Amino acid sequence: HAVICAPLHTDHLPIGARGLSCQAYQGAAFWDQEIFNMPMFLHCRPETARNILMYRYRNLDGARRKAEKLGYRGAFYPWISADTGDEICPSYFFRDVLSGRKIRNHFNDWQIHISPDITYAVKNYVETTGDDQFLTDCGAEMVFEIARFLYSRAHMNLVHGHAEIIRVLGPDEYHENVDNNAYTNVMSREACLYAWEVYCWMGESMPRKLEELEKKISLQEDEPHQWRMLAETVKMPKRDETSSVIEQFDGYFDLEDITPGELKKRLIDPQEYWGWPAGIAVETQVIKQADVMQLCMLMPEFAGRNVTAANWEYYAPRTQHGSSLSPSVYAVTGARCGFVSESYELFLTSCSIDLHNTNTAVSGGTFIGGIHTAACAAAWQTAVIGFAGLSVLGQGYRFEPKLPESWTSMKFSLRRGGSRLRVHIAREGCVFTVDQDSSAPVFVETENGHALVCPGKQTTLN
Ligand code: IFM
Repeated sequence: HAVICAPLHTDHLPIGARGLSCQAYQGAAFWDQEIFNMPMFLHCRPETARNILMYRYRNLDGARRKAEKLGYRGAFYPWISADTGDEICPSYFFRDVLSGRKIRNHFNDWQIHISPDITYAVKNYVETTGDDQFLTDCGAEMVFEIARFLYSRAHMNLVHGHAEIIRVLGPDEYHENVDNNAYTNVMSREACLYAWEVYCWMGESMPRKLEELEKKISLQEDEPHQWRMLAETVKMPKRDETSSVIEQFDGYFDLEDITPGELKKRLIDPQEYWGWPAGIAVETQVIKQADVMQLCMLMPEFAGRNVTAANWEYYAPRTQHGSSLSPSVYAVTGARCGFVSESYELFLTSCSIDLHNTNTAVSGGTFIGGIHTAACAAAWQTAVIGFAGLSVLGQGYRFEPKLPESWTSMKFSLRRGGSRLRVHIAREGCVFTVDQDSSAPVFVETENGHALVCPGKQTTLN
């Protein structure tokens, strides 16, 4: 499913959050596309990863229109994106099943992390593939416009001297209208920093190309400095000094602390929507899906292993997993922290969602069933990034395997440039083979050593 839902053949179609399995979400893309679907393609079939990003580039005007309509500058990508890149997420998504009244959800105009998520994907793609041509022809324009948007969306707090990003929704969709969501602020900081770095790099290595782009998007001289300034001053999440737990948003720790199981007993109707503005989760610490843990997953360097473990232990029991995206995030981060049996359970939950039809098909009166394509792709992420412990190094890969108890070994292959690496991880060690027709050797590293594997050769690290 992760493959058949993807635009292998074209660069102007999105990956539907439900693929083409039904009318839910109209075949349109969410952040799922860059954060959940794309990594498998990036490492196995990079031209499809490029197609995914080209789709966003082709729809940049839609993101510009959305930003302008809401009074901002730059590119505010749609929460739900179809053929033009205009926002198709309706303002009224759910219904209050008790009163029958429509609920005004702000997924469309407050869930701003979609824009820095796209910068994250561009950066990952360029760093992994070395496709600078894509960056200079298309990526830079998106990245600059996204930084522009973020600058226009942030507020300066004159008393504390830092920038704030207020009135947002992070990945946890139950809590809307929150300030300084940890995920959103850190992703925004990274997006602005990257925009500044790309600007400086282009200025040094291809000034003419940069000049053309500056003209095309009417970039003013002070704007890149504004992006850097925002990156330097945006409020970073509060981290409890003793426990290392990161606060999901301003005031989250003050909310009622209760488990999802206990909270569920307060439902009057099983189909009630749990989230904003009046659902049972709103005044509590129960979250719909991974949020701080999503951050730990995407930015291991931000959290580090101990902080990731502390947050996993705090947030896992408070997460309801009301989104099919959520279990895999805990599975990957759990594997990293050595919580392998818990991760394996979550892996099974995540990859069998559509086999057992376990996710709620109707929420708040709205049908959201169908094939969950993000969870399908996340099965690959959990296996390869989680259990094989893949991370990308400048010229190769590092593996820190944590095989589930019931697995004796796992095999997969990765493609980088013109080379294909075949990986066989077993308890006794890792065997790496580079295909004969590969264009270059591949560097591999495990805790037992490293090697440069030449085309047609095999190396064992144990
Ligand atoms: O993008 C997700 C969101 O995070 C949770 N609700 C469903 C969307 C589509 O899968």
